Amino acid sequence: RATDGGSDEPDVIDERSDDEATNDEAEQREVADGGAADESRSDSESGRAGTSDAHEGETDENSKQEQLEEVRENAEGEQLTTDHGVKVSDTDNSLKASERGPTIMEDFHFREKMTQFDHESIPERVVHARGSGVHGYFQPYEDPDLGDEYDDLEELTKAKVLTDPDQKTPVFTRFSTVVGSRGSADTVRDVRGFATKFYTEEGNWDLVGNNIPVFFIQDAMEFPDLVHAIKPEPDDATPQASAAHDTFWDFASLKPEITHMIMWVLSGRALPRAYRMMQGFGVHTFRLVNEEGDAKFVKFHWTPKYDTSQLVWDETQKIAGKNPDFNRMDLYDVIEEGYEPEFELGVQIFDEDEAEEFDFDVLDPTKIVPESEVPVQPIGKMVLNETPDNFFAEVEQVAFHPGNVVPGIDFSNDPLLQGRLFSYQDTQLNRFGSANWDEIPINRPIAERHNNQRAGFMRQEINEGKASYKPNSIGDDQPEEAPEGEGGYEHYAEKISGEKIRNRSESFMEHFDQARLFWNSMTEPEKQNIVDAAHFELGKVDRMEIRERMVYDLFNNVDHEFAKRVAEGIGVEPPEEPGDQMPTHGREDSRLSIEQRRDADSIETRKIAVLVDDGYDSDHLETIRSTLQDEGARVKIVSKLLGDREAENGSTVEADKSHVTTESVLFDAVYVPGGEDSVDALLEQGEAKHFVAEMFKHKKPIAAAGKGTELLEAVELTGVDAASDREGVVSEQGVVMDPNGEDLESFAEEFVDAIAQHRHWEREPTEVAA
Ligand code: HDD
Repeated sequence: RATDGGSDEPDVIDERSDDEATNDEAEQREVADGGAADESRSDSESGRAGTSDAHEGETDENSKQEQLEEVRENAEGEQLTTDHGVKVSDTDNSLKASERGPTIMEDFHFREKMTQFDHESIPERVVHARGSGVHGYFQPYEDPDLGDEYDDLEELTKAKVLTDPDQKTPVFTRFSTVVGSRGSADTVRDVRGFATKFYTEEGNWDLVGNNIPVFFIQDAMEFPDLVHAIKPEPDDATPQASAAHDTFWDFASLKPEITHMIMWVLSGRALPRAYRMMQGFGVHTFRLVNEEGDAKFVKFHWTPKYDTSQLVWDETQKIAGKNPDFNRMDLYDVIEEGYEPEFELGVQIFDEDEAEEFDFDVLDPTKIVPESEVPVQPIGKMVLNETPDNFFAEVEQVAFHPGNVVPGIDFSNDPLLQGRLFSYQDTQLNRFGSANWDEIPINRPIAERHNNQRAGFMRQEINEGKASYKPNSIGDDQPEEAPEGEGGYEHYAEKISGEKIRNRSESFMEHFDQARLFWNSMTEPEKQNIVDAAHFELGKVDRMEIRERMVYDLFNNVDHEFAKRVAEGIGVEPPEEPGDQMPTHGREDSRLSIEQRRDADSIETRKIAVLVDDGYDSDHLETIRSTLQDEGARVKIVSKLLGDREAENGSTVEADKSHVTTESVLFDAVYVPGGEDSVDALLEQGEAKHFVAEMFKHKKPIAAAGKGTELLEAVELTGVDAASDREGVVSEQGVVMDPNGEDLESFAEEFVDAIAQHRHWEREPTEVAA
């Protein structure tokens, strides 16, 4: 795998061995054993083929891997051949007419090699081009708590994938940014796509959502305009992967319905720390349908096991240069190190009568159903545990379509969803050049399929028989349609009456109530982040009238103070009065705030840097390292140079990274152990001081023991008193110090607590010396 300077490679990647693959959950990595990365790879291979327990006609978590195994190719120990299986004796020199003569047409190997190369790219996705995908499985909970109204999920849906706790359904999940091209940086300010393909026994179900629960527009008709406005401008194709330019904000300022989404996009939601640390949402209202054909409305929510967490803006900008693959590599690395990112699937269930009572329209995708109105009930979990073998074949070629549903899951009339049902099939035709894109291994269902489609570019399946039409007598009229009530997809029989009309429903016309709810629900630092983001985004807009419209027509109708704060940073005259559509409510919902919904009780998978040089105190290093690893954190030794560092007592530790190959922005926390010579050396190193200062600026936890605290004193940590004046373990603003280095146990506990909080927003803004 290509790695850039600032990236982190997995500790160990063993060769895969099917014989070793195990399905035994008990053998899965125990995070508590800390350094178990070595044993982990075979665990994360548990999904490999050859281990399926499924009986005929059934699927289990391994079924998709088994199917993929049929097309996997491994060249180990083999000789080079052409595409047609002829052995190749020389792949470096083309066939020429004499030693220094021209190349000869006859050289079939040259022509084949070059033709394959010339054709090895396909159009990138028109949106969500940049993404990363992994395999896993979904399993419903045994006895989900559905509140007072329902006893079990079968009352609500006949979809087995959601209801059978004995069924582990294989999934492939692709996370993405929206605006940037395939090679753009991961950490840009953007919505993240969160698309999951469930390979169910009843056919493929694609839940194609985002990490933000609302959308920019209300009707699919507007989607091409939105995307044209936000993508690089058509004349000079700039800027890349950014909304911060005139055309996007011009569009936004003329579309008040965009306001709610803009609040989310300006917040930390658009800067996720990791794909495995963000929520996911189906966005639209869907329907669940039971055996009797009764339907309820449903909203789908994914909640990550590793708390929802964000980066800060300055950090994202630097990571984009230091490691543009930051989120991609994070996802792959943790899985290859043996961790299994999880997401809980939750549902909000309500019926049409309840929907009538809400003061917004549930078909309007710019609205959430607040959790205070309808709680999210967890019904199952998704476990991601297998990285792909071939990025192109799996991640690039996976093709989602919201129209892929299974019996028991149905659509609503949300006009954005209805338009999507056309667009995705259409876009796949453009990407693959054929309607047979469903035959590509990553897209193939596990469920059997039989129909009369037989042709088209790149047809793979060989269907037997003469009759490819219905009705027929030659082929006994097979395949048969499923008789009513026997598993065939039946669309919910919704009653519809009315006139054909091209308009926007009156019930879609209120745009600021929930935008204000979002603003009210933020902590003050989160509000400041939104204001700062608006200063950046609108600060990049050249045209004053666009900046003014955003302030007067949109933000001033959300919150007057907010509008004034934004105006002050972008040269716009602050509005004197609140906008005439501004709601006055003071409602809040803490679940909308990343910081308030945080559990902050785990540091599993957090990445901690330990700064050392020769002469470090090995007790300081080893005690804290093993506590952090026991808690599931990933600890890396960072030093000026690679190679072994020697402790005061003569023991050694190998540096995982040098200051040339890594940076503070790639870590969640930093620790400086004591040791006379080590700290004296660090005090001479600008990189070490910068590391700590930047960690402080980005509000990340910092710890130092013994003389290590002198490095902290050498960099000004605004508002944190020097350790030399203090006794015992001190912890404030996420800075943890044990100046005597004698109470390492409680020092470690305080450090773990500080890491679990992730960011320490109480810190004052600081400048970082270069
Ligand atoms: Fe979309 C891709 C999510 C509205 C048209 N969309 C795409 C992907 C995600 C979403 C996650 C990437 C799938 C992958 O990883 O391959 N899109 C959404 C959500 C929306 C939404 C949550 C609103 C609730 N999208 C939307 C509309 C349209 C599209 C209204 C058009 C009418 N989306 C597309 C597309 C893409 C796509 C052009 C590009 C690549 C693809 O479909 O396969 O058809």
